[in-house]
Amino acid sequence: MTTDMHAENAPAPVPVAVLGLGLMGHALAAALLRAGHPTTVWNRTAAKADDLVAAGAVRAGTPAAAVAAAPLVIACVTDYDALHTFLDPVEDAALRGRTLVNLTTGTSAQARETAAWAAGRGLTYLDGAIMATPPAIGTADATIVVSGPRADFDRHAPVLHALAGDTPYLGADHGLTALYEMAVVGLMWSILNGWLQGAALLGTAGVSAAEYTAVAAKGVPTVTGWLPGYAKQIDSGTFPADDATLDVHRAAMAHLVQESESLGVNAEFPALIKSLADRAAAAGHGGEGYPVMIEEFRRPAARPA
Ligand code: FVH
Repeated sequence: MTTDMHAENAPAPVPVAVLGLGLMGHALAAALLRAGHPTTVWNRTAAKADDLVAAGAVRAGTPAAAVAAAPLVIACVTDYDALHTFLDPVEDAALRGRTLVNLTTGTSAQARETAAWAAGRGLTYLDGAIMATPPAIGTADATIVVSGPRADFDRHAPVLHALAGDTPYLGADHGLTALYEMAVVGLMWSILNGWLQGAALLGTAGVSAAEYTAVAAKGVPTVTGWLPGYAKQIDSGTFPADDATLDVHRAAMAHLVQESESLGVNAEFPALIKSLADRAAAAGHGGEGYPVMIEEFRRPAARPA
């Protein structure tokens, strides 16, 4: 159940400009309006601002006009190239002294490059990554991680908190948000792909995805419960097999590959999992705990001769 946070003690109104009113940008601007912040909006396709203007937002005709309207500028567009397309032409005088919070998805290199670009334009830069979908924006269910100068994060935290109930500060390195976002979406896709593999397997026995999910979903919190202990193993570099050895896992992986192949289900995903574990075992780690596999992720796969 999403709880809108704006009923609580609303922060002092701060003028904010939002650049980019796609699915996410529109949700960000709407949440700022609900929180009582004077909000100026700009979007390449102007019509996407219409309902926000009807709800009290001010429409800017250009990115420069939007930037000039508020000391805090939030951008959320498709990618960093799109961001630079409309921000690079804005005069230094309009940018100088402002804070840009960029919530666009990109790589850590793009975040660090944009931080350097911003510094050269007299712009304070915070990089953010949204770990939520648009409907959760403005509720306690949303998380937005932020990196950049701590003082600037602290100064703008009340406005960021209008967008997400959880706004962890990751550190001064602007690239951290992108790395966290990539790590979290990688975890998301791995869970989804494992779930799809199971749905395909059980589908061969006439089990619906809903029936399968009612049982399988209980396993996700079980596995996530292991992660803090596994993290300690990775950080210490020692991998005691307190629960199961990698070899025990490998045997089950072989069954998953065999089952998929025999039932005519795609076995590429389980085969990849098994190939990584086999490599770790070949390096002598078969008797250690599962997290020993971190070594297979820390370096690129050896290229075939
Ligand atoms: N939607 C989601 O659930 C995810 C959650 C996690 C974070 N992502 C990232 O948010 C960025 C924006 O995603 P979005 O879902 O809002 O995307 P769209 O609805 O497609 O809107 C794209 C906006 O970008 C504008 N835009 C694109 N190219 C340009 C350009 N060259 N110049 C100016 N603006 C541009 C586009 O404008 P328009 O097409 O409406 O005129 C939209 O405003 C993204 O990084 C996600 O990864 C969302």
